[in-house]
Amino acid sequence: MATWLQSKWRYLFMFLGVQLVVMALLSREGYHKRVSYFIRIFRKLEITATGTSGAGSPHARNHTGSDVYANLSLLAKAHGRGENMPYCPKTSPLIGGPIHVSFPSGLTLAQVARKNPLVVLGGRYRPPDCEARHRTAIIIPHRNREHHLKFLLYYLHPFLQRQQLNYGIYIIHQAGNYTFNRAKLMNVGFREAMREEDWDCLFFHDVDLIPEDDRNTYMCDANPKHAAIAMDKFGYKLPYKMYFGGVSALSPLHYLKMNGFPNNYWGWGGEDDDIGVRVSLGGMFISRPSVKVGRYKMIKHKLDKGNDVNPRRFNMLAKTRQTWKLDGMNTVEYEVLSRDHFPLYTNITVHIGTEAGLHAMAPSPKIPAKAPAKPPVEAPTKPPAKLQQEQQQNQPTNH
Ligand code: UDH
Ligand code: NGS
Repeated sequence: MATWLQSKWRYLFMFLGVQLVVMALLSREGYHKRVSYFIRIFRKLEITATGTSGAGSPHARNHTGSDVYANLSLLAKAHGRGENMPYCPKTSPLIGGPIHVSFPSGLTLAQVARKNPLVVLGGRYRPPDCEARHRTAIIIPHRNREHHLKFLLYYLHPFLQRQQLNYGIYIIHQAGNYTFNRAKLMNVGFREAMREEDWDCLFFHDVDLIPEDDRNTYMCDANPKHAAIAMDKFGYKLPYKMYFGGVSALSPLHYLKMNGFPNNYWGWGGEDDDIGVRVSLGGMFISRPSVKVGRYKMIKHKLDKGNDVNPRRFNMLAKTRQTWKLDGMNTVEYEVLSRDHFPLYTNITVHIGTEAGLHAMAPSPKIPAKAPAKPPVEAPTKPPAKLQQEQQQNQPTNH
């Protein structure tokens, strides 16, 4: 019996000893890091277990930001738009600062539509209780990034509503599988969006960048604005002084002053630098929000198929001063294959040709040379077909 007791005490002391060591470790300098590490593990488990989006669910809060949908449920209760509504306040009372951003699996467009009951066909919105002071179009160049698009829409709609904007979201989808051309798609987006409405500001927005602070207002400044000043992948600071990539904002006047964007950067790289140079060639400056506010999280990905690094980009950049007036909005050629107003966005599928021109290459049998009455049944790379189907099946009833 005595030996049994002895061994019991021994185990108890050993157990207490281990606890003391753990406590000593935790209370050392790195205590905070270790505790938040454990909290993060628990959060991950929680999200996986509920299978819901972290953001938008009641668990969406973390130390750095709040749920992007917080407060917006109040809007849904606001009564319908009346005549002679007052202008919205200069600073929206719905702005809340840092936003929590995460990318859990299982999010559907139907869920996004349900969370945004005031967004109408084409991805359009106007504040229900006041007259917006700003009309902003979001132009998103796109091909084969449906997964990123879902997350962007999930965050962007409430983000813009919190800023009390009159806004519309346009996806400019490059048809076919020829080399991607981001800047030319932006030119298409500019012209097609302006055809629909007299937007006073256009945000040119990569599909994989999620804004993390709603004080980064999606309105234009007196000069062209580079909004994505602090991305997580660059340690939340500018990678270089003239960087103009990711998200930028220009008024129609700014855009035309610099002859829009170049049409001839096929593949990855350099087009954003060319645009930055055009800003100063057009007699303007680059304006930027503060690094505290212009924060973005990038959805991680590799270089896409069909968007290889452009080996000619440095030579082209060296000539921007000679080429900017000869190539841009004044020379852009394209054919719109379809225009669809879906519940969460307007999709414009466009044939933009190749380096040799719009008709130079024998048109692929799958891409009609002339815009068809209906979108091609078998486009080589589909417009976000799965998304469209999902959206059509899930049109919110109030639309
Ligand atoms: N995009 C598409 N589909 C593509 C290519 C690009 O939709 O196939 C759009 C999309 O909006 C994207 C934007 O164009 O956000 C910019 O393209 P990107 O995300 O490929 O460019 P980024 O510079 O990332 O952000 C590149 C990652 C690796 C580059 C390594 C080069 N050294
Ligand atoms: C520069 C590219 C830009 C690009 C930026 C960031 O070098 O187009 O890197 O790239 N300019 C040239 O290649 C001339 S990133 O780190 O996002 O892949 O946007």
